[in-house]
Amino acid sequence: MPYRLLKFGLERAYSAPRMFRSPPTLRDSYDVVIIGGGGHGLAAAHYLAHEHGIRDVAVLEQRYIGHGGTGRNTAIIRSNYLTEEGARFYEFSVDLYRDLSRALDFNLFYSERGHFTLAHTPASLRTQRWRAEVNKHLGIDSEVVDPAFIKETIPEIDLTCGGHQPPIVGALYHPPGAIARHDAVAWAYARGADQGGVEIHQQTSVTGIEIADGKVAGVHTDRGFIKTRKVLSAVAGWTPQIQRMVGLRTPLTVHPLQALVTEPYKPWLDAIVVSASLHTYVSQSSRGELVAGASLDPYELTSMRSTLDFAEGLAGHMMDLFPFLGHVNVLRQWAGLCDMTPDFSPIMGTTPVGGFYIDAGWGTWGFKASPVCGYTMAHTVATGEDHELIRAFNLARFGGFELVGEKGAASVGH
Ligand code: PYC
Repeated sequence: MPYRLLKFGLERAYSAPRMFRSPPTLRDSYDVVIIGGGGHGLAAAHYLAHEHGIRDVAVLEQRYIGHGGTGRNTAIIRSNYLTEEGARFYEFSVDLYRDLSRALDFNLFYSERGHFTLAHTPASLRTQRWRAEVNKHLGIDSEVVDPAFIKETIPEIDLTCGGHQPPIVGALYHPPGAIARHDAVAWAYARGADQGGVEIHQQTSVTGIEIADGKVAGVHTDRGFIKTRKVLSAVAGWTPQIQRMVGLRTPLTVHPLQALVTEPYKPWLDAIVVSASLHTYVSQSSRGELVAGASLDPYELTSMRSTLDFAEGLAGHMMDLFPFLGHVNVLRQWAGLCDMTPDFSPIMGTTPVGGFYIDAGWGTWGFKASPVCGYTMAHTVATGEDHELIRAFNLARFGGFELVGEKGAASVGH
């Protein structure tokens, strides 16, 4: 037995350094309070400390870090969006992701696989062409490919879908499409923030936000009151509860999104395969598991329970694409909460409440945005001005009817 392991086993106290400190006390004032210890909130804390020198920051997480969307997604990263605003924003995120393991000195298992959005109808192929043109215009690697290319790259796929669905007539192919270890993104940003001096308080719920003269004055928590003039809300599906505390209106609705993972198998699926028509997306993790998901649950609900209905429906569609999967066992299922906007773009930046900043409306694509959200929200909180990459996503766009329609870039049926 290696000596180090023996020493570890016999040690009475856990001696290895912790990933981040757990401060014993919550202080009564901070320069900035971030609500939500997911990838977005932790990344914002990290960039506030390291890019802007703002270190007097508390991240408040009602459960444990990564308990929300960060730990409940299917870990897909891509930038093949439909609008110029969306594509630029996600391209910046992909750029940050590519170097993130090195920058945070933490292996995120970032793995570029190539991302296929399958089209089963001429109408869907038209949308994929549109996306390809927008992407190419912005220097993003995307192109429409024919069924022969799809079959050559993914030999296991059944282009006819067994005759149960319309056949595959082409796809949008996005070579930089990637997957990563989602929990590691939260852990790495938490460690980076902690090293920058940020305090991370888990098991700490926000119960109210104090507003005086239209500006943030403090935050009530179940561990006491904190005086602060800046609050960033990065809580995705819990945004409606927080927005009520500051009297903001948003058009968000919250729906569960379910996913599952199978037993591990030898590697056979290199690409990420998405069919919005079949409401199915699947990739194979570095552990060999198939990670797959479907569309949103069709009702508003703030609950993270799983249903048999979802597993049955998804299994059927996975077998339409890969008929040999009939014998594969499901290991576990889970659900996350999606805060949906009418135009499928996020709500980010400054708000009419002074010192209250919002990072919400993530719908089904929040994980891939973690680095860019952290980066741009840190800028926005530090300067009080929306970062130029997120200006189009300000809450005010709904009042001015300036929507940023991204539905055509969804991997998920809605
Ligand atoms: O937008 O890539 C995506 C996605 C995959 C699963 C859910 N959303």
